[in-house]
Amino acid sequence: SPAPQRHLPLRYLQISSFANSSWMRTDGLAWLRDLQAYTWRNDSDTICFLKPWSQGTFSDQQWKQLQQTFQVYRRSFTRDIREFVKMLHVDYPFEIQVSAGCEELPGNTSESFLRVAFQGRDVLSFQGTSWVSAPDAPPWGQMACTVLNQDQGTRETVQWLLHDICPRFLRGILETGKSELEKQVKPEAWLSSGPSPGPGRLLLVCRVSGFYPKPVWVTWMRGEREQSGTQQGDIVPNADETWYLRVTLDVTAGEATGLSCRVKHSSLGDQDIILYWDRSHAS
Ligand code: ELM
Repeated sequence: SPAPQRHLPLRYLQISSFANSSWMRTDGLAWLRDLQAYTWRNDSDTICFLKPWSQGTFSDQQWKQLQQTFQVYRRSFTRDIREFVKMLHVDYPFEIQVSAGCEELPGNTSESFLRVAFQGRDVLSFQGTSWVSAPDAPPWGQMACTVLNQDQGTRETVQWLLHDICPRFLRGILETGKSELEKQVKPEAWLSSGPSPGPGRLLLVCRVSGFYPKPVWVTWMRGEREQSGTQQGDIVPNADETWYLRVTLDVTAGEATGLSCRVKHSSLGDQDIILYWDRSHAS
């Protein structure tokens, strides 16, 4: 049966595009597990809430202060990068990605992270109390860390955000967003045939859509026997915060009868969906 998701990470993702010495933009978004709860577009001064529970248990006053910290950060980040580019002779255009967040672990502990990537590759991260360059970072990664580590005030603020604010904020959202995070949405499933894999062969396709949360188990069976040739696609998102999966089996035309597609999902309890293949499915 599907593996349960134990962890509920809060993740901030930032994409900063620097086209040349005058054009740049920074967009940010944040997710609670697979639900986007915040957006922070380049042209907006403020972080936008996408969910009724986005503010967690923070007061308006606490949120206002936090937002001010982020506003200072975004302005400073842009100015920093422009200075680094001059100092380290980095060429335009380039993209910087920042990811940061935290997650509760068993035993009332939590884990936080902050990583920075340049052109899609890790360059540095914040570890404990200081900036550390990634193992295969360009040589200027080390130089950037040395410069960043001289700013004691920022190191303290980053520690505070990562190890104090983030876990506290996350605990609040887990309370206010509880019902949505624990929502159970049942899948629909249907069968069809895909493009024929060859003469006398059939591609049986089982599509499962609309389920939440993500863990799901789908396989082709003959009676109680799982068919080892079952090919799982990726679990891909629908537009409505549910998931979709396509699972196929390549068989000879004669083997198709008696096969079934079986779906297990937490929303179904013990009532697995079982769909039997019959000739009406072969188009
Ligand atoms: C403190 O991201 O340097 C809050 C920081 O100016 C919060 C961060 C967490 C956000 C080079 C070239 C090309 C490509 C890549 C590179 C590598 C360099 C990449 C650098 C990215 C940062 N650095 C990593 C921090 C950027 C801003 C800071 C700093 C800014 C303002 O700091 C001044 C003083 O220097 C400081 O001592 C203190 O007095 C502060 C008070 O306001 O003012 N620091 C901050 O804004 C994500 C968190 C998600 C949970």
